[in-house]
Amino acid sequence: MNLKIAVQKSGRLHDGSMQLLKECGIELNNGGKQLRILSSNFPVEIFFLRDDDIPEYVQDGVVDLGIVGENVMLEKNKQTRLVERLGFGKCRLSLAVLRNESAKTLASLNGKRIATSYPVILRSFLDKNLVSASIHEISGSVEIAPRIGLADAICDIVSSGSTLFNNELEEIHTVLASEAVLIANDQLNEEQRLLMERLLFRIRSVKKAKNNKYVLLNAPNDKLDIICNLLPGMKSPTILPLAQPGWSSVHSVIQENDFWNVIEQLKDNGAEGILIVPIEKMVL
Ligand code: PRT
Ligand code: ZN
Repeated sequence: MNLKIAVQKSGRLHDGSMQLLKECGIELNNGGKQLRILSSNFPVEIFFLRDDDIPEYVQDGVVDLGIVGENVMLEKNKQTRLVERLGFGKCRLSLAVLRNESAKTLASLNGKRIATSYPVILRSFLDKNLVSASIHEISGSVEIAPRIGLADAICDIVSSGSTLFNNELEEIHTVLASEAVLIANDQLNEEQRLLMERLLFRIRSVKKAKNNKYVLLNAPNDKLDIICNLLPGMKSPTILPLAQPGWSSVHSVIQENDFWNVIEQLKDNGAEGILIVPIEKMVL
């Protein structure tokens, strides 16, 4: 039996999804424009679909798993389970108004018209925040709606913000922070569940490795305590004496998010020859 996984056929999540599967050691020979491919070394079948169709196919059991934006998962509102956030395809669904608009608060949207391709998410957000605005659903080019008088505001996906900027729009509120997510049919059988767990184990190892870096450095022995405190590592750092008296080599793992901060402090405390090495997989 194969685990069936839906991936976006083309578009912003296609490459990230294929890259993730590859990093999980799943070999897929995509010979062009096939709808469905099999892996040669893991029991999975990949189906290439439009992202909008993926939640429904997962719900109906046509496929077992799917990779979509959390925004699409929530908008389609099908019966699926969010299994894992995948760390790519990051964007946000935001409310924006014309830059020259004077009122830029949520409350100022009361009684206004908002254009969006995300009516379900927007309706629930407005209700929760007690804003009574009307929703004008359009499927594309949402960003031009305010300038042509079709709406007073928009609710659309933003990543760099340049589309908003080029259309004289200004973000006033984030409705949802989104990224690619793995969703699953909520009635997988035992065999499918076990295969999903094997895949998830690999995905988590890849994700952890991406968030961490391996550090090697030389430290004067009288500064070892301070330097080791800056480097918690997985257990504690590995310390090896160097040929040069009074110096040791320190090996550890640090997290990407406080990376520069830690490096600066290491240097300030006498560390030399600092090497930062990417980690390929991290199995804890
Ligand atoms: O053909 P198919 O239906 O499968 O694809 P699609 O055209 O519906 O989706 P696609 O490929 O555009 O996006 C797939 C998913 O990528 C979305 O559902 C989001 O989860 C995610 N994503 C990440 C984005 C963006 N970044 C993004 N920037 N989706 C859309 N955009 C749009 C945005 O709306 C804006 O108009 O790209 C434009 C540029 O954004 P800025 O802010 O960088 O200018
Ligand atoms: Zn789509």
